[in-house]
Amino acid sequence: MKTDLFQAPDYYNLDDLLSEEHKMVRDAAREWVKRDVSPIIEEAAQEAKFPKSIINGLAGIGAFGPYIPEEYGGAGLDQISYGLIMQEIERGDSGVRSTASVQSSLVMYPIYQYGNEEQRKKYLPKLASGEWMGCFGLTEPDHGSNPGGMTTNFKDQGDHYLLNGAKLWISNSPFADIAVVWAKDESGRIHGLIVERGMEGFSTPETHNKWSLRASATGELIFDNVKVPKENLLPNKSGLGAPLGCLDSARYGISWGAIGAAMDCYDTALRYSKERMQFDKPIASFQLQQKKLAEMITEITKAQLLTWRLGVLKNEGKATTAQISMAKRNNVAMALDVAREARQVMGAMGITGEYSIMRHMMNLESVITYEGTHDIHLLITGMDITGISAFK
Ligand code: TGC
Ligand code: FAD
Repeated sequence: MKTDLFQAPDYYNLDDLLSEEHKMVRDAAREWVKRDVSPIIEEAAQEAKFPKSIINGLAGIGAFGPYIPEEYGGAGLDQISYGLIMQEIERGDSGVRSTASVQSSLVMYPIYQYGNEEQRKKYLPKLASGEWMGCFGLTEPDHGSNPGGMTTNFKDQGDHYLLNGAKLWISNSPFADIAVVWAKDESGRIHGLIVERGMEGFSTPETHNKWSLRASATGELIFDNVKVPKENLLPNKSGLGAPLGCLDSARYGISWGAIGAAMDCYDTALRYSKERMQFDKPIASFQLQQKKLAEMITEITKAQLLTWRLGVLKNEGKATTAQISMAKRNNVAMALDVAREARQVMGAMGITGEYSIMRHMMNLESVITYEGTHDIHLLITGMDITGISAFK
């Protein structure tokens, strides 16, 4: 079994900006990742299997609903603690962070924000404890970046709704107990519905042959005349803004998570470069390798500062969608660049499963696409600063 030697880089003493609670939450997540994720994650990724054994541990560190109030089973933490948990989990693996992001921001968040009291009480405590797992169905085969064009729909049948359509690329779908599904009513307005496993006509086939996020299960959601009870409709918000509001929360978590992946790549490459000898010297003594490492820590530090400030704004309720887009876009691209450079520092060893770098790099190819692609986030910034939409 491999020993996880990770030491977190903190070049600008960001710890000084954190409260005791932030550090406690972060350190608990860090220790859990070292103890329970690092030893098993490479094998899970190689075998393309989601390691269900970690569900209890994720619940234990508060990764399911970190900012959901304690009365509903959440951890009742602030947004910086939420971010730090995502950072530590993604330091282990982006796929594990995906599972936590979906459960917290894409399933618990809409039920908490847009659901009624009965729905909150029925679903949130079980989701917080990991007894039930959830997934989020927005993307369709013909509607990815443009979810407003979705064709999944439901009709009012008097005592229930009849749901038809399909969703694709859905994290956690193969094993989820419930799905928060976005569909149009007869007037074309988008609503969220809670669909439960076992409802007749509802199936969740797994998507195979991914080279990325292999430790996360991805699949479809197929609705063939599914009878959904009327009490399963989320009553308190409708329109495209409802699912997009959930994405704000998940994208914020990803902006922290990507830093975790970058920190792991940098730390691994730094350690290796001091140990690996070529031409009778450690490769860390060569200027070209120092350039790579120096640029990595510079970019990680800039991302840490950007994201910490975003967390403060989020705590104050002031963070905008466009600010979140900037951080998601910047940090994921930064993490991919760090992973690619770190892999080069490692030479041939960088392509093996002996080290985490290649796995991080492949995972980040999904992270740069989901929750809004790199280009979509650039267009969100462009629209914000010019006032002109370049989407259509
Ligand atoms: P647009 O006309 O701009 O907006 C429609 C309505 O929504 C409102 N709105 C928002 N509301 C809340 N939060 C936000 N972030 C919002 N952004 C927009 C907007 O005000 C408007 O409201 P109203 O009342 O006027 O109707 O919409 P558009 O159709 O032009 O699309 C804009 C665009 C392209 C930015 C958006 O659709 C988008 O973000 N596309 C990317 C799709 C995406 O991110 N999909 C993610 C799927 S989930 C996922 O990937 C999970 S991976 C999870 C994991 O494993 O970690
Ligand atoms: P497309 O929208 O077809 O885009 C293809 C390319 O065209 C991209 O480069 C894009 O940037 C570009 N493009 C599109 N429109 C424009 C434009 N207007 N201007 C310029 N360029 C444009 N979705 C969910 O709902 N739930 C999930 O749990 C989920 N999990 C996922 C897990 C994984 C592993 C992956 C890979 C995806 C997941 N997704 C999920 C889907 C993800 O959100 C979409 O893949 C993403 O939104 C992009 O949609 P698309 O793949 O259809 O690409």
